[in-house]
Amino acid sequence: MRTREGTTPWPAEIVERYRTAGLWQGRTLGDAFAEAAHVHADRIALVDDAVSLTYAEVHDRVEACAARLIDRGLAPDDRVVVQLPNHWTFVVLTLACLRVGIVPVMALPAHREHELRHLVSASEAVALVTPDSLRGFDHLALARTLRASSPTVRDLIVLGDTTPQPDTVSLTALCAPSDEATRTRRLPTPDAADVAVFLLSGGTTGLPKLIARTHDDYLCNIVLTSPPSAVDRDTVYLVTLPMGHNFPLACPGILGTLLAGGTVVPLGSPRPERAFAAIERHGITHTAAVPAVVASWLDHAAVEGFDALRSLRVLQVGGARLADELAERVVRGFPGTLQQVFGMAEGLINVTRLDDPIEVVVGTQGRPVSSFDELRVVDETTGLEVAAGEPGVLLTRGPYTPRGYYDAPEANARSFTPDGFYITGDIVRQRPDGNLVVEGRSKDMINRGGENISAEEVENLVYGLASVRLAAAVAMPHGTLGETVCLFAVLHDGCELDLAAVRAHFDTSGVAAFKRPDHLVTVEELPLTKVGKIDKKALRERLADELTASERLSR
Ligand code: OOB
Repeated sequence: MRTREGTTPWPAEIVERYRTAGLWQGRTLGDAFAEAAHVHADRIALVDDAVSLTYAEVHDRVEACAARLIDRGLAPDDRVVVQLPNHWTFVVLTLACLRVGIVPVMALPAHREHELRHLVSASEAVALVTPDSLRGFDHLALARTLRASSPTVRDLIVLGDTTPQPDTVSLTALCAPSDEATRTRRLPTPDAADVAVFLLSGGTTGLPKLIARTHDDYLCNIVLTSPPSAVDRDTVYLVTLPMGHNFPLACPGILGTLLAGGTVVPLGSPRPERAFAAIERHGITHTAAVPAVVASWLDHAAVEGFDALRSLRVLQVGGARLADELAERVVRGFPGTLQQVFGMAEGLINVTRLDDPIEVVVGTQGRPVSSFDELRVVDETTGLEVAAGEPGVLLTRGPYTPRGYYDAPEANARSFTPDGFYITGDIVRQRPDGNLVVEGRSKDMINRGGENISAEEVENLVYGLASVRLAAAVAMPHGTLGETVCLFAVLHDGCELDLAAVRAHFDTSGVAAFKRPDHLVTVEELPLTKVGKIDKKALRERLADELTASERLSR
């Protein structure tokens, strides 16, 4: 398998240990779903405003979709870039890929040409799956452009209600119930050690890196995260986060719910009016949100009350640091139990447990889901372990944390230790009870409402502006988003620049909109560290000082 060649295998003796412990079951995700579909055949697996499908029906469509993909010439180990809004076809398509070993590359709906071009080339994708248009953006036109310039992309699979085009394939047709042709097709089955799915890293240095997750390790991820969230056959799981993100996909999310016999409800938007209505209508028991969304739900509930949310049992919050005050408001107001989730596409998932004392749920980001997760907290400069309870950079390895990015030796040298620990770049403190408190970040990223943005990528884009001599992007504290993107720029003599021009430049560069700077500060010079690097710490302190000053003034 070609895809396996770009991965960094776990050492043989560790593989043996994970298998012996039953963490790696030697089972594919396709088999796991087929088994669940058999056990729960008549229960509802997937519901939205337009469809309601039982497990037997979803299974039938998954098998049929897999057969149609193979018939179109897609083969096991082929990569397919999937960029879909939250929609039932995402589930059928993903399960169909997993069934036959076609590897989905989980792009986000917000990605544009800049990101998609990279994902297509890094994964050598043979197909793109996209909506025809969404929120006024013509995804189909972009997909055609990408195909025209890519040596590998052949198929465009399109979700949309416009009439099918001669050069595209309809996703809904691919996801239709089985027919004579699909029922007689024999399907290939991947090996549990094969790559199941490519997730995307937040990426500290520019564009996202691919994270190859195997059937063994991803099933382990799902199986380990399910009990702490009490996901079972009675679970009704609402997905408002982008479905291809690790959190809603597998922690335990969509796949965890489907392996347990529960019901998945995809929703296209996390806006409070829509989410509250869906929670009420479908009797949602579980959902996952980022802190910025939770803040908007709290504001909405302050007016409308929490009545619509009666059925809620577990509200998972993660993706960015949940401020303690916000956590307290959630605990006080929301029905059900708050669960903080500190996870990453690279693997390690920490959660607070449903029976934890309030103080743990409010004040920590939880602890690992497995005793096989190995954690080290080290000093940022020396790399040596800090004293117990002191803050430091979190390193981790374990049964669902791959040992390297896909086909990226240089990034691996930076982001993994020689003995296979992933360097998370998160500054944490581990309490005596094992729970982690996320205190900050050593990596040069900005977490804007749960979206991880590489400062370096923003700066590289800014250097495309002729007026800019020097640029530094740093996080600026923000009430609801947590952080926004603040750009410091030194301009060439006689040049001028305003924020609108910077943002327009990002748009014309075809970059995901969430990466556009929110603030621009033009300066005569940037502070430098002793070794001559731009001193971002000083810039962050300057922003913090200015914010406190303006808060003082506005009082
Ligand atoms: C999740 O995954 P990613 O890959 O989009 O982002 C991971 C990074 C972490 O390294 C950390 O910097 C930040 O996002 N993060 C948090 C956090 N959860 C994630 N920072 C503070 N507090 C938290 N609770 O974001 C992700 C993946 C699976 C489950 C949940 C989140």
